[in-house]
Amino acid sequence: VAGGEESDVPALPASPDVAHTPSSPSSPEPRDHQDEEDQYEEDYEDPIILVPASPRSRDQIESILGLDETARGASKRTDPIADAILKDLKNIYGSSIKPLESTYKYQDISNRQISDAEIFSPSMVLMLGPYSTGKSTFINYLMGLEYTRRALRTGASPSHGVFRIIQYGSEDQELDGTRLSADWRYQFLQKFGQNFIDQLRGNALDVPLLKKVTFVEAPGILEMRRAGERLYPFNDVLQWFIDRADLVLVMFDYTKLDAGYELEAVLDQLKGREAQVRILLNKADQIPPEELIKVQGSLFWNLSPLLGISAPPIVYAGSFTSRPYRSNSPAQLFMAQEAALLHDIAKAINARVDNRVAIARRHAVRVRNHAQMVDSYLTTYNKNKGFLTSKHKLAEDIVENPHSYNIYEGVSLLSNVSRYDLPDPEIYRDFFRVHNLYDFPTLKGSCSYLHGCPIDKIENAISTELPELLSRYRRLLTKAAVSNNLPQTDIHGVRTGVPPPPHHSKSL
Ligand SMILES: Nc1nc2c(ncn2[C@@H]2O[C@H](COP(=O)(O)OP(=O)(O)O)[C@@H](O)[C@H]2O)c(=O)[nH]1
Ligand SMILES: [Mg+2]
Repeated sequence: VAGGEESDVPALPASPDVAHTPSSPSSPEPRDHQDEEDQYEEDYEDPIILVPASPRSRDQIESILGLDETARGASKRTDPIADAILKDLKNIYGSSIKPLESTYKYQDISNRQISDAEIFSPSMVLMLGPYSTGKSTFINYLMGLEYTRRALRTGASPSHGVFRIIQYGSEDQELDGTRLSADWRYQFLQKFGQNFIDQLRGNALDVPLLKKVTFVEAPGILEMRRAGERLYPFNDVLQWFIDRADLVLVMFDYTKLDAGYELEAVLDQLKGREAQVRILLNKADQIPPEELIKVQGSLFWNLSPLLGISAPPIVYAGSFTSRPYRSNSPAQLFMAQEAALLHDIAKAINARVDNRVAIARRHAVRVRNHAQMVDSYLTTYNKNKGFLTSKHKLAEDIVENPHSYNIYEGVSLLSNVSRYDLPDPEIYRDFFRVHNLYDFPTLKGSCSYLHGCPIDKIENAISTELPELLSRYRRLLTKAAVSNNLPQTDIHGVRTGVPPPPHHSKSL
């Protein structure tokens, strides 16, 4: 913990013996409150690191996340399989999805795209939640960097809208947005504008865990609102990261339980991805054990309006730092929940290929839906041709009043779909302002003798090619495991034989 940053945590519990290690002979001088952010930055130059006398053991992290030698040897043998499958995925995209995408100009209606970044990037865990709930602390804890000068900054100050990418680098380095957005993985982010690039930061760190997974820490939504104005399209940026995340951890603590709005907005953007979301109730060590149930209950209360429309998220309570638990904390419970969380992270990391295939499949479904949308506008156009003199006028009338032509009939009945996935008449209005409706071919009209029908190809990718790619991947993994005498793994590449701890999760 860097000096003077403890302010958010009310009365640190009977402080577990702390060794006070001044980092330099002169401790930082107190400053006026002229500019809090500056003060924070400057103080950091000369931090005082308070190290707990007996931090909790990291053994659980090392073994579950597979940071030991055997695990690393095993992944050396399975990585080439993953690479080969991902190359095949790229080919399927090119031959079966891309043609329909180009014909109906999907790029002009959506931020979503499939490129090398979506296919080949390393695993990503996205951390969401209000500021000061312990996101950076948790990442430091996993990396084993707590109480070191290499640690990410932690403290009570809001990040003012900063998205931070924590990734592997052969030497430790701070990265700015310009540098990051030149990277093939993040090039697309330039589209969100310079205001966003200015709020994009990164840390390259030479840490074993980061060879397996990249972390992204997002700013809280309320934090953005407090900043007064939206400087960049926050939800679109957030969605970009959500779409690519192998796991999304939404962190709360007992002081932020009123953040219902935040949770609601986030859960809306996460619809359809519940299986890849975990909600963490952090700083549970600060809650008297007898209150813990009550606090979890109130988190449940905040979630309840959102339930019933989708699968309930899994919630873990604990204290996700190496700081020792208070003596009266339910340590067993916290440890078990943390182990379950670590298993989920390990699974997410190992499910990278599965998730990339799933991303491509979701993309294919959206492209197909878009093509069908354009086709239904076109069919309507063709049906009504002749009643009005000008084809331009007719197209315009349909585009302006799609409801009177029943184009969106049924769409509003779709439930359990994020509003980010629903076709929106407004968006189609803009789309058809740029592209003449009648310049598109119908789905039937886009078939050719030589290449067949793009719509059939995409349907085939969705229902056959992509699922088969996954089965092949699993077969190859099993074969490699057998022939190399590797520990047997389940479909997520998680070692079997050692039963995972019971999920003490509260299934809401
Ligand atoms: N008591 C307690 N404090 C924590 C815990 N996790 C984080 N903190 C403290 O909460 C403050 C904010 O943490 P930080 O990681 O910067 O939060 P972020 O803004 O979500 O990244 C810091 O002072 C941390 O030391 C925890 O499990 N228990
Ligand atoms: Mg932080």
